[in-house]
Amino acid sequence: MTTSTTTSVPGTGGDRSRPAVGDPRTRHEDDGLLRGATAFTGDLEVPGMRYVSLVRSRTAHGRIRAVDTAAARALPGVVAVLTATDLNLPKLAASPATLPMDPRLHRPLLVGDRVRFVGETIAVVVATSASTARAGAARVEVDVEELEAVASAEDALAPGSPRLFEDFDGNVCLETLLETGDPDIAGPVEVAVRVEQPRMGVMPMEPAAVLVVLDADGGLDVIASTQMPHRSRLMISALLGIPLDRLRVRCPAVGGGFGGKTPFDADYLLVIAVARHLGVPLRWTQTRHENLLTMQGRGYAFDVRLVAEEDGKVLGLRVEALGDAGAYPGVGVSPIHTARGLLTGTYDIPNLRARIRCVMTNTAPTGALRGAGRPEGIHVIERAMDELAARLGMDPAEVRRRNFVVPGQFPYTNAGGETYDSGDYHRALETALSAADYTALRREQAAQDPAGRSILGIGISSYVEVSASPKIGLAAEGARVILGSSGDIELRVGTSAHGQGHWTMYSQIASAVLGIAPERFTLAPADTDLTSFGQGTGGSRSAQIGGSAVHLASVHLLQQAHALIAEQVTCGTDEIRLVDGEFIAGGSRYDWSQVAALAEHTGLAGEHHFDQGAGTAPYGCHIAIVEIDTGTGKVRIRRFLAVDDCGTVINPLIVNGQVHGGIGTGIAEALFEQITFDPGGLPTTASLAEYLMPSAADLPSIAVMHTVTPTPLNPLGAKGVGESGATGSLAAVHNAVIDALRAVGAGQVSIPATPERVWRALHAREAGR
Ligand code: MCN
Repeated sequence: MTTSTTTSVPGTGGDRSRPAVGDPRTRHEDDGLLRGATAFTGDLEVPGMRYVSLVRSRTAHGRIRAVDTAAARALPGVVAVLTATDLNLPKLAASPATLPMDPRLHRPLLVGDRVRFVGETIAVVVATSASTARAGAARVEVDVEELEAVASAEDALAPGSPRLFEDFDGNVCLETLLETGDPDIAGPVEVAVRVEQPRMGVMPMEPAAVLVVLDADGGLDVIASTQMPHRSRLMISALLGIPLDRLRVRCPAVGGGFGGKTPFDADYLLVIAVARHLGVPLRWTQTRHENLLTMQGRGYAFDVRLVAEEDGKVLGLRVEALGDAGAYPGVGVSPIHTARGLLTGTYDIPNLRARIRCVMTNTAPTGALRGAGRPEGIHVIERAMDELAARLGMDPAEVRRRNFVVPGQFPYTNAGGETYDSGDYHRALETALSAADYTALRREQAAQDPAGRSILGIGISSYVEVSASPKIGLAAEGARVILGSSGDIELRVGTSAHGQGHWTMYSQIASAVLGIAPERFTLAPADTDLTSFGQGTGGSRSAQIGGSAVHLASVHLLQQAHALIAEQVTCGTDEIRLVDGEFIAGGSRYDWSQVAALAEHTGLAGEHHFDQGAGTAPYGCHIAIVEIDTGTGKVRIRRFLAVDDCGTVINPLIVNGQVHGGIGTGIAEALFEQITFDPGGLPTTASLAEYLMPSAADLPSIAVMHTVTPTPLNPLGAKGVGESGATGSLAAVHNAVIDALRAVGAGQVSIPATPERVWRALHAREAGR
């Protein structure tokens, strides 16, 4: 691949009247999705395929005495029932994105002796149909001697708490300390706030799924619902000892990932190992119940102290953070460290201490969830800024204004070690305030009857995040742009879309350079046989990193086309013009199919491997305006305004959809969703009857606005947007609820601010009167 760097801005592909980049095109992807014509892993079948159902622990902590598989084996249609003693399986180390973990804490793919959470896999049932496999799994009897369980991070820290690993001292699996500047700095004002982020389900529309097909020569073709096929392939190879050249991982359509499908989960690897062991193709699709049991994120708590001057200037920040990693520390210990890098948010706070401890509990291992550290960090600082404003009797917007990192400071490295490439936080705040008519809202709030049926709250969140971070290997990507004989183009990129509209977005980027209509591009499916390298999709990286690779590969293709034509008509390449997708050289004209004909024997493809070397920092300001029914405690969002800056917007329609979806996540987290366990570690939210997701009717209409601060770090000027909505909105909604309660003299609520919690806060105020 070429490695040249160019700083050219997106072209317009000649003189076409509608530049492709910036066009709010509807998505190519949607036709198949809306007609139900698009295939997902669970739709695929191969001859001789067998179906898998997994037997899971119903006990949070215990010693397995016996597993009786006789009844399951006797069921007609059951092909095999396997337990840990039947298979010699390796343990799963933490994923590549995770901090190094003590080998004693590695996770068994199939547990044989000691279960550590409800949902842990104990046996595999293989059958001729999915329903038979499930019926077989229900017949497996597991005899477990129960052990005392620990279900919360605080309890896991307590002296004398049950230990998850006998040969490991205590339950703390990771402890880190970051100190910058003068972390003990004192000031006249000090506010303390506790910020909790309970566990949430990741809840992709399509739960986990994998189909394993064996080649005649012993190779494996793994078709999976994953965000990262190349990383998954590396993981399978390393764990199961399969040479890379015998392994192919590919994705059909993927029905959402939201961070839950970033690396391969233990169950995927188990199914692959079993397919290999039995020598038959296997398909496993997770049920919603299993998904709720095992695909979870967050579970962090932060004790925060903010030190400031009387005029609101913040001097320092001290944070003690506790993360619940679940039974086996894995991906879930990573986001809390990403959060650390964003604890100072959009503010110039030079002095920081952040101590993070992650502990193990008898609950499902946690993973990533949309934002993966960014909503967490911003939630912390934005709650603290509101508390500071309240303490000083200052408007929350004013406290923010007095502390922002300002345009002259970029690139700005914050006290958490993250660098922000560019931004204008004042502009985002003022744009949002003015769109919300903030002064009028505050006037309305001041005039309201505190004993009335409805109370008003206004929440601000000035957020920044870091997308495409090289710290987790997301800042480089390759692309290949291949000219077909008809003048159509095939794009191959190492990213892996799962709902983001990459086909449309990449087509627009390449179209802008090549002058070919976006409809004439195809995007190859994510497939390790089609791309030699790729980091997949996560960390809001695809538009900026994959998009820049596509842009530069398109430039490379264009250069080759110029060279061919120049040779043909004997002119200089600078004498060739590209107008409306046609090359004009002297009196000759060539369209792309004629260029393809000129390259008939060699073919023509542009390639580029783009390494940004750093992340970019999208930012914005979200304002939530809520009304609380004081009779029921129900929070209604009256309006939500989002000003987001993701640099150059490639497709405004998709960007707005991404922002809407992200805000949906933030609202769900602030008001509705929470995974809970009883004190013995039994899940109490393992079905959609108990786990409350908001419906469309619960979500407000959202006004999305943009400011555009192109990043200097890539040729498109684009930053990420896939996690921005989630990052800004959580704190905005939480701050709005607390603002409403504070305005009437009531205390705080933690998230999710359910009607019961809000009602209790209001009621406590009344009781105290
Ligand atoms: N885009 C744009 N201009 C920009 C940035 C982005 O037009 N400057 C558009 C592009 O069309 C791109 C989309 O927005 O396809 C998202 O781009 P980007 O921010 O680069 O994010 P990724 O494509 O890398 O997607 C990852 C991100 C993450 S980390 C999560 S989690 C998430 C999200 O995307 N999960 C999603 N959005 C999701 N959307 C859907 N439908 N399903 C998920 O699982």
